[in-house]
Amino acid sequence: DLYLPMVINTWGFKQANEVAFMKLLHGGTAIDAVEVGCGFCEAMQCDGTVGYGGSPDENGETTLDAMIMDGKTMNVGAVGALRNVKNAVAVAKYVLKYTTHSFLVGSQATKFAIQMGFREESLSTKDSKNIWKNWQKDNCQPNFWINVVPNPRQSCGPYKPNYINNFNSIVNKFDSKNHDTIGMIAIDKDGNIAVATSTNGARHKIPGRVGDSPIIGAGGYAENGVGGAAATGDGDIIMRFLPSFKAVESLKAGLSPQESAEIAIKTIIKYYTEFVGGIVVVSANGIFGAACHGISKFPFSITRNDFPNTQVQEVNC
Ligand code: SD4
Repeated sequence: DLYLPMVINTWGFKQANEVAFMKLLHGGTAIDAVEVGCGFCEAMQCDGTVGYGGSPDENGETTLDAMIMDGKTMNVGAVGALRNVKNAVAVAKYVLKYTTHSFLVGSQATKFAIQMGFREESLSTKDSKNIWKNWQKDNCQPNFWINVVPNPRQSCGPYKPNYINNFNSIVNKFDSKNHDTIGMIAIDKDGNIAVATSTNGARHKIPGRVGDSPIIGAGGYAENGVGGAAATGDGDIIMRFLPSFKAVESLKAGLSPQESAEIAIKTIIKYYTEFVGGIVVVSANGIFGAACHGISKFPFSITRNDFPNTQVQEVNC
């Protein structure tokens, strides 16, 4: 195929795309490529917002969400709110490869990872501790819950029970400089499609919160012969619409990648006019599209057989 192999990711994670493309050039599968690409960002703390040391929750802890999907077999592995293990996408890969399950969460996902040989270590850093301390100073409203629930929890957060209505910080949170997710799609020369995502989620979330990234069809989706998609942005909203699944289904129905991306975002905007996020979509032959909302431009990284030097392109929102 003219355009294959290819790799695309949300935002300008250029090096991660290069690493993944290299993997494909050296005979790696699409699954291998997205695993090393997203793993690279976890290790490098891409933009300080993927991997350990970012997005501390209300208690100051960083937890990770990751997913990997094989469009050849439709096998999936995912972890949500993974604690104390850095290479979340690799743990997701172990769920895919060595279990019949699809999704493990929390401390028990950590336990699984340790049994599989992963190292247990704190995901906090000086930076994440500072982010948390500053936020506590500015936002602590310990009495907020008193009139809301029978047993008020001590909360410092913007995450009020009906926070959609009074949650203003999320609007400023996801932009082209400050975001928390890599979503990557790779297609190898044999046409195998894989997608992976990795994120430390949303800042100051309620402990236990899982975003869209590890949810199949929300953060990502892939099916051989059809295409793949990966979404980024306000995950609490994204997961209500399964935009990645919708985009791949739109490809299947004959729409172009660009049309499929736009339809997936449009449906969200119909209900959430303030939504902030974006999606990249690629068809099985390597043609790609992207759409976004709530920011001015959405950059994405793309490497393809016909332009093996990674480009960061952007789409207007
Ligand atoms: C989340 N979707 O957990 C992630 C955040 C993100 O760009 O994508 N930021 O809500």
